[in-house]
Amino acid sequence: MVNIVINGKQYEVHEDITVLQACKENGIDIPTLCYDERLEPDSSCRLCVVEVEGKRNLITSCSLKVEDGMNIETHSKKVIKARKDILDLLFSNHPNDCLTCEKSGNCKLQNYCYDYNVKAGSYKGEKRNLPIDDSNHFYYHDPNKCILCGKCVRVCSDLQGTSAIGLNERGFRTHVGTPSKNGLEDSDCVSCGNCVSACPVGALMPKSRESFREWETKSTLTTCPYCGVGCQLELITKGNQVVDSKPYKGPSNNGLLCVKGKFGYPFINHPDRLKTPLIKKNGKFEEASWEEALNLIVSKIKETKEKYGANALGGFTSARCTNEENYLFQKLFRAAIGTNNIDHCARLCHASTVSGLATTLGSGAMTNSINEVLDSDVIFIIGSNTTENHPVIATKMKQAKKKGAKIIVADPRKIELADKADIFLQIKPGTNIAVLNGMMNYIIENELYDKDYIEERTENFEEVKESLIEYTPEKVAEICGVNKDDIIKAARMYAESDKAGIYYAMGITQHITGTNSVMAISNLALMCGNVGKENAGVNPLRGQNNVQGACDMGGLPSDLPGYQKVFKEEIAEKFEKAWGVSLPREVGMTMSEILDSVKMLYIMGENPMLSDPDINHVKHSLERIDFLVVQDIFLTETAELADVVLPAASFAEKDGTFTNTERRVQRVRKVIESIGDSKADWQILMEIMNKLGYPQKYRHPSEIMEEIASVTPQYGGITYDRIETEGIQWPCLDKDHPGTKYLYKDAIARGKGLFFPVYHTGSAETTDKEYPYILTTGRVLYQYHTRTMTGRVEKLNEKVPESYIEINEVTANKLGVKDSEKVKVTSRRGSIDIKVKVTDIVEDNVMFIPFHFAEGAANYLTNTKADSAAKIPELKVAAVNVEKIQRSC
Ligand SMILES: Nc1nc2c(c(=O)[nH]1)N[C@H]1C(S)=C(S)[C@@H](COP(=O)(O)OP(=O)(O)OC[C@H]3O[C@@H](n4cnc5c(=O)[nH]c(N)nc54)[C@H](O)[C@@H]3O)O[C@H]1N2
Ligand SMILES: Nc1nc2c(c(=O)[nH]1)N[C@H]1C(S)=C(S)[C@@H](COP(=O)(O)OP(=O)(O)OC[C@H]3O[C@@H](n4cnc5c(=O)[nH]c(N)nc54)[C@H](O)[C@@H]3O)O[C@H]1N2
Ligand code: SF4
Ligand code: SF4
Ligand code: SF4
Ligand SMILES: [Mo]
Repeated sequence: MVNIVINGKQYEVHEDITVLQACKENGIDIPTLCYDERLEPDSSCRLCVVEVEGKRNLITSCSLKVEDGMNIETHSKKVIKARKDILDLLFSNHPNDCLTCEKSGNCKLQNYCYDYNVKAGSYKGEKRNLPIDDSNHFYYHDPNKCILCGKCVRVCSDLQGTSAIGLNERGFRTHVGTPSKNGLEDSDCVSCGNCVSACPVGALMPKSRESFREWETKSTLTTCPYCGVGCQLELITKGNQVVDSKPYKGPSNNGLLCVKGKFGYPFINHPDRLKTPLIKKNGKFEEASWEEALNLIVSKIKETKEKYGANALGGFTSARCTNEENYLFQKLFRAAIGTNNIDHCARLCHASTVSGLATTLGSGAMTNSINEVLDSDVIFIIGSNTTENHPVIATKMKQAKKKGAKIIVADPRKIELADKADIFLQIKPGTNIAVLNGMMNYIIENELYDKDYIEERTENFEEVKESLIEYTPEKVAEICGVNKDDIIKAARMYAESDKAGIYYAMGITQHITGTNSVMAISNLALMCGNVGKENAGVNPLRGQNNVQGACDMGGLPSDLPGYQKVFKEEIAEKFEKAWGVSLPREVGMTMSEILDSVKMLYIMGENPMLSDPDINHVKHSLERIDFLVVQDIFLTETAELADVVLPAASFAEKDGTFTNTERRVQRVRKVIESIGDSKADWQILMEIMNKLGYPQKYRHPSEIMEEIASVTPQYGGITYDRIETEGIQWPCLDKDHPGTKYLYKDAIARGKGLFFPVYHTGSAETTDKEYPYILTTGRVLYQYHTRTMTGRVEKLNEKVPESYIEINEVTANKLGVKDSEKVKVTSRRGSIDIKVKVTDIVEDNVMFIPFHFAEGAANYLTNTKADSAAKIPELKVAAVNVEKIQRSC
């Protein structure tokens, strides 16, 4: 600590901070235009100048480190004069249209001019007259309003890692621009809007649908409803309308968002929102009262249970809903109905992670934290298209790369991160175990493994060592279709680094070999001592906003909240006591089993008619079911088939919590009133339990969290009070526990890390004469799953308006098809017509379809064959045939 004097008053501050930081910490306001605490100081606007005793010139406080005995004046005459001059000069070049500028009221230049009494630019400077770039779908750039603070350029390159924009030309004509003359739309820009959020003036502005003035709005902190990164954001509302979204500096996003968090909010107030319960009568939906709809559901529950027993009912809970809602959903099924037939989309997603890591480590969650990637030495990304699907995590990977980290990518597609990678292994789909075993074979042959760690913290190494003998880099290179030397290089790079983290997602899990592939990852990490270590670990990137939470809350047929097994007597008894009922002990059915066998199904927030494999089969199953309830925010393809549809309130209309991929429990807040007559899912579930004669009396979701904490050890210390400003990472065992940044520091959950031998086996479907191509499926940045939400955001749809199939140029030539032409794609299960995108992202004979679209839906083609342990279907490999559609004349 050092002692300094600011404006005549003594302060004790940390020695490694700047004068600007010292002032901020002590509530002394210093104006800045170019400063951003996340970036290196740039000192270009010079507005933060201060006077320091003994120095002749004014010094920019953002770049000045404190020194013991320093005497600083922040608002001396000299300082104020300098600031006035700077503002005057800036304003002289500025368009001076504050009356009509959308930024008015929230513009730093305007505010400072007011604060410093700068009335009009007194310099007779020339005003600029540069063209406005409105080519981007989401925001525009008006260079005439730009004050050249450079923040946008630095945010884009240093934080976002995209470098789409820079400062073009020199002198008076200096302006922010893209390398190409065609502007933003023709650049690398991914429309994250992080530059827009950083711009202090109206030069970078969202093209909002609704116009509003800052003072008419309210801002509420909440959590992004899309992916599992759990970015914190503020929703800006005018009346009951959400009109903007702004990044908030949360622990996992550090003030960054991706395009969906920033611009993906218009679904909330979309006219298509379900506003009233619907009951199907004579094949047609009719509006109904809540009373009528809920009574019908309750009578059907009773009737089905009486006739066929509790196990004739099943429910899909929702990774889109809050923890509190997921907790109540499973409580409804287990305690009030009496069945464990509960499952959710984790079955299609990370079921193999849960089963694989439960075996080898004892728990299926991400071991380390998002921010730890920043200080990793090696980042190994396998089967995760991180830039499109966990975009804010990808920004941190790129930041780490700038700091010197090495990146290895293994993916059949040349994804964006492949370009940034030091080694890119473009493996064939379905060859993960081979490539991982090949790396381990080399590590063992060359004794690059961590002997002490293996000795102390693991078991069964010898068996795995034995199992790897046949996986020589030569052999593996052939299986995977990559260069042997690259496998060796990757093995060396991973094993020789001190802190190496593995990041994986659907490219690993969605295979019939999913569980084994996850265990291969675990073997590799254990072998090199990367589990229980900071900046390393085994990191399954969880997909949905609250899929981690939906699993934690017991949305699985075998697990009560906190992964406590339904079949363990002492566990069942504990919950029987807590809930005052008797509970079933037998494990329930999984998603596909439920679809195939129950009489009554209750789906909360899922859309299997598009997201499950083999849609023809799903449709058949749903039609077979006697009574189907769908509770959603929109009338989905699945809801169309329901007997009763219940309108749910969206994340913006309710309080609760989501748990992100790094196990962080964060608040979701009610921002506006429920749309129409919709109700929060927790309220609906509570009413149903009440009507079933199992009274529940929660007045607020915080009371549900109190109950969760009392029965779920990992959430034992979570309360709304504690997570008011920043979420806590579980395990958080009691009220004094700070939460857990990374797992297994002292001990791995199962005791010792288990090495488990796994062998490469092929995919369920192989190519043959009839179906000669491999189809893999996945996602794109601008769309989210079945598009119930992103499909209702006009600008996102403009970016990716329709389905397509990626085909390599060589394959396209063989097929005689050109870019944008239509083809018929057929698998053993169905066929679709779809537009061709000729690309070098995929290799010859491998194809890719994003599964988002109802028209040309990939899931007509995909395979239901599933991993035997996790029951996750092989959504990443199907054999298909492709034919050019001949145009009739
Ligand atoms: N924009 C957007 N973001 C999302 C979502 C969304 O729908 N849209 N969904 C969220 C959800 S729920 C999830 S689960 C995550 C999913 O996130 P990801 O897993 O990143 O998404 P995918 O596109 O399904 O697949 C990832 C990668 O796996 C590769 N792959 C295919 N087969 C193989 C293989 O055999 N081996 C290897 N190594 N790689 C393979 C694909 O080429 C693709 O690049 O995204 C989340 N984020
Ligand atoms: N071919 C192929 N298929 C796949 C995948 C793949 O990679 N390839 N990936 C799979 C994966 S990983 C996943 S996670 C699944 C996702 O599959 P789903 O979960 O079925 O897909 P979503 O579109 O996210 O469906 C969520 C539903 O919840 C609704 N919703 C949103 N908020 C709320 C709310 O607050 N309350 C209620 N009641 N409803 C709400 C939405 O409108 C939407 O209808 O898809 C899987 N399907
Ligand atoms: S929107 Fe994002 S990617 Fe595009 S220029 Fe701005 S910061 Fe860069
Ligand atoms: S556009 Fe905005 S953030 Fe970028 S340099 Fe100009 S004023 Fe600064
Ligand atoms: S990265 Fe995920 S959580 Fe963050 S803004 Fe984008 S979709 Fe939302
Ligand atoms: Mo997922």
